[in-house]
Amino acid sequence: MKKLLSVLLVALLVAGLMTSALAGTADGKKIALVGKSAGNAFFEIAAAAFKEAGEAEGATIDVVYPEEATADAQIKVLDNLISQQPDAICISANDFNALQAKLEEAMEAGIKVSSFDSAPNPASRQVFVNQAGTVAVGQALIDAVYDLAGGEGQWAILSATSQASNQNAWIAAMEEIAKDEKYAKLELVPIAYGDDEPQKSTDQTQALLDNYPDLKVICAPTTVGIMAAAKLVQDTEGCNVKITGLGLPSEMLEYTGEGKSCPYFYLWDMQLLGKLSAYATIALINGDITGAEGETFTVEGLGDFSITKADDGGTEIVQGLPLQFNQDNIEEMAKLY
Ligand code: RAM
Repeated sequence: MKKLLSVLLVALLVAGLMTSALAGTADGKKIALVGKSAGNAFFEIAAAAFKEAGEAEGATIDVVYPEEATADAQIKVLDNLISQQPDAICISANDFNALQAKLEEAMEAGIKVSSFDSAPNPASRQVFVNQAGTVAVGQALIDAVYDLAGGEGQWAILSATSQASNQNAWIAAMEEIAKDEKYAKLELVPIAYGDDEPQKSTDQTQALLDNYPDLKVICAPTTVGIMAAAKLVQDTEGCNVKITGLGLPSEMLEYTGEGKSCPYFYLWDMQLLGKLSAYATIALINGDITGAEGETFTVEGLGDFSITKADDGGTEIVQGLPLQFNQDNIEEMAKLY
């Protein structure tokens, strides 16, 4: 009995050690989290969850936003951060290729580089936390467009900036899937860019409504864009265009459901995105993962995650599947994020 107890004790101790090593303890570590732009609730929600998880592990989290949603503005932020030598930088990139030299400089200086939400190219990062698979998001969105358009007619995309790597990856996935015969009667008009600015997104939506009177659906794969488009369409008397895309339930509550401009839209668990990004970054700092394909990663209470090959040739941790928000769940979900 005594022997059994001590075996159990050792097993528990080992399990305890393993869990904390895998989850990562980050006492005294400094992590900088860089969003795409300031004033966007999406990044504020993700950053709050990132901060909470990182601080619970003992890290100091510095949340920094560029002056505008461009690569140049992020390069300025990175320059400043590199001189401060944090242990890691976790970034949502405004451009796929343009940050490479700066992020390589950071890695050469011994700073770990992870990314979340919007990936810089594979050479610029060690790992990417992808909130939902790129193809899975593309599939959900094109199927929503097909459904809301009744299978045929004109549709539009209202994107963020023209350089945003996440929006461009989702748009490419949608366009690829739309080559299938099933979607042959859908006609995509030229893509509009609202730059993740509310006013510009509203103006671009108005231009789409003016220029394409037969438009049936606008798909906005950006939380700023979908809210602006849904509001404008809902406030425009007699306008029957349907809105879908990626949005925050808290920002879409007024516009979602039967008789509203947006019947349904998608996103992912925002708290999980922030937390998983924090834990992945800490695991990178502690050497529990290097970002190589095939590595696995356990976070107590959140589950097991694996590092897989991303569509862009780098590696990623896919958080889960896109979630649909509609008449039935919007009120509950709007309380969360
Ligand atoms: C905006 C940003 C962000 C994107 C969401 C869906 O808030 O562009 O990068 O992931 O929309």
